Amino acid sequence: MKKFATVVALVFLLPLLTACPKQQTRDELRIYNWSDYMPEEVIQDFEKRENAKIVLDTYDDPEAMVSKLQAGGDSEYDVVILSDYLVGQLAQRGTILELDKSKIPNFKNLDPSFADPAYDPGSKHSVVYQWGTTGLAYREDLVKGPVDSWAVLFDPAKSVGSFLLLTEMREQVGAALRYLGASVNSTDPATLERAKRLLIDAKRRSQGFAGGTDAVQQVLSGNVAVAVAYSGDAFRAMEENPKVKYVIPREGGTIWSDVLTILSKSKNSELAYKFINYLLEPEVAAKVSNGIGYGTPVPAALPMIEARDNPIIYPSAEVRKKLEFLGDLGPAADLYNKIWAEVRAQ
Ligand code: N2P
Repeated sequence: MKKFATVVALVFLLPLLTACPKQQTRDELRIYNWSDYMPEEVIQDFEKRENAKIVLDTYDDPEAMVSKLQAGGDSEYDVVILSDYLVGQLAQRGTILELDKSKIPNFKNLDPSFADPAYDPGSKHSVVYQWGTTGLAYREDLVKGPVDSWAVLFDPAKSVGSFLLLTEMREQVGAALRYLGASVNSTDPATLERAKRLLIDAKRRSQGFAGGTDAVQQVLSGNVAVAVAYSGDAFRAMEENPKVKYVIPREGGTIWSDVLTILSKSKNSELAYKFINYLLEPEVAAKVSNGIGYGTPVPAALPMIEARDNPIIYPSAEVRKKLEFLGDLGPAADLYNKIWAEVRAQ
């Protein structure tokens, strides 16, 4: 009887099983990116082209992102988009791959000034995705005075209204350092101590800390008058409400690149290479910049970029002279972490 049942099962059920349509297995690419930093269209076009599925996770605080990678998150993603100043430490720890440029033929599309950056000579471990600046976003109808200096955060006498500080440690400490007339990369303990005091005071008078996307949303909604913000996020908010403005304080600030990297533990580095190569196609690079409002490192994309003459995204040579790149801190990273922990705890 048992045998009979088995035969029946085989005769009747097997054809049913094999007749089921084969499950289409789509290649999966897992990306870890800043929030609000890649247009949906660019993701979908790649999915269609490669019959792939992109799984996107986002962050707002690069230090938290690095901690997550170190705590095992580096096997959860294939591509990570991150700040230029983090490349050195992640390469040194072996978290990110040394890139095989033969798999990125569009690397030649990069502007030469982006192809050999000081933080990653020869773009050994990273490829520039977008670049921008960090400054102050504000609502001109809500501020009580001029917004042209970091003093609106650090000098109570120059306050123009409620404000938010930025969660990105290097940017926020850098702003305090520039206000003091120092480099954003200062490692001098006495200068950093002064920056720490400024930050603790500013924190007490502020509405707290916010990531770039949230900060600009709060300016847009009028929840705060001023926020430390990234250029492209501010630019997009300005398009929604022209009363939103963005300024690089007269003391200067930072200019930065965010880069594409492949994790050493990536399960699909072939697709990761294809994705990086895809983002360097001029048409795709133009779509990225048109969608998120940041600068492109691909010159052939510029004619297709609507805001190519906008000084918020492409600051003049004059303004650029006041901007510094954030560098790798080396052993001074510990001092920054200590100061930042104190600022956040107070
Ligand atoms: C994301 C923009 C982040 C860029 N909204 C900061 N380097």
